[in-house]
Amino acid sequence: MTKLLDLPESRFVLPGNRACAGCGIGIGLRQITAALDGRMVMAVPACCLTVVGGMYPTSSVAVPWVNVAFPSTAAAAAGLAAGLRATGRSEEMTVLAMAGDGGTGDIGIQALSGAAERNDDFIYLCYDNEAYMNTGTQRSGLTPHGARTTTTWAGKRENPKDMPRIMEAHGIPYVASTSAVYPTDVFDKVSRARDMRGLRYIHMNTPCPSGWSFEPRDTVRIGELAVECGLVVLYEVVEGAFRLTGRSATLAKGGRPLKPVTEYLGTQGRFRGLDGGAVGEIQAWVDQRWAGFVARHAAGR
Ligand SMILES: Cc1ncc(C[n+]2csc(CCOP(=O)(O)OP(=O)(O)O)c2C)c(N)n1
Ligand code: SF4
Ligand SMILES: [Mg+2]
Repeated sequence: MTKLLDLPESRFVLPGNRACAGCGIGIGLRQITAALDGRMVMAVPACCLTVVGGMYPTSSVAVPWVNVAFPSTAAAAAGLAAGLRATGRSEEMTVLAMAGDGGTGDIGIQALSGAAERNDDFIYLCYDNEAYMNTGTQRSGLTPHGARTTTTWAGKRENPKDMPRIMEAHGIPYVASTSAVYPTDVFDKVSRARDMRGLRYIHMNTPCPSGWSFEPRDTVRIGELAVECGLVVLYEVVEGAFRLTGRSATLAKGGRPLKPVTEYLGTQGRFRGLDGGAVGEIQAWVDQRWAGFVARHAAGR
């Protein structure tokens, strides 16, 4: 595992962009572009990432980038990969499709599923800020249970879709779950994906101060708490072999109990007013999932 001080300096995400202060996207994007050493072409649909990218003719990201229609990210990436193959440049650069949770788990899922079934040759990275943030915080299929959005005034009642598991069910060579606030975990997973072929899927939790209602200075602390409480789990599945990574692996190894979810829920305005019943349901969901992950880690599959 790469050590923090060994991470290369980020050269591809330039100072200054139009994202909100404290946005998790920029933190993650630094490691993603560094792991690919800028030798990449991105396909990006409408989302907050396009705001980070900037408006033509200016950009804060120094890599080639194609803005594509909302549902078509994976189809566009498949086309870019085919173009590189046809021109004999597949080994020179990686195609990176990068989209939000709404653009991945809801509106883009059919193109993504098709690309996974064909095992098209690109990395698909979903940054998950857990709602449609760019249009003012509407609920997505990946919004967590209990979260208030502009379309779930009383808190969302359903559990979020488990996108990494959906992608794993396609039998693709690489699936990973990471968090933007763990730079070495992001760097290592993108580096591993870079050296593989076929459809590689990475899911990156990305704290959002504006949509989750917390102070910009708390982005890293809240991202870490999500892992400490088991709401976000760091893991990878390489050709069917499962392992926990980073902080999640340490927690499982020590057999330490996770922090209670109330510690995480209490840090954000979107969970304000949750009743004890809902909190109990969220805790039970986390406990059951965590036990499953620990068992898979022990079994290695
Ligand atoms: C076909 C289509 N429908 C709706 C929109 C409006 N739209 C633009 S960005 C966005 C939200 C995207 O949410 P997500 O994918 O989670 O990314 P985030 O904004 O949260 O980063 C929506 C609904 C659009 N651009 N195109
Ligand atoms: S709304 Fe959230 S994800 Fe979007 S730019 Fe602001 S902090 Fe980042
Ligand atoms: Mg989103």
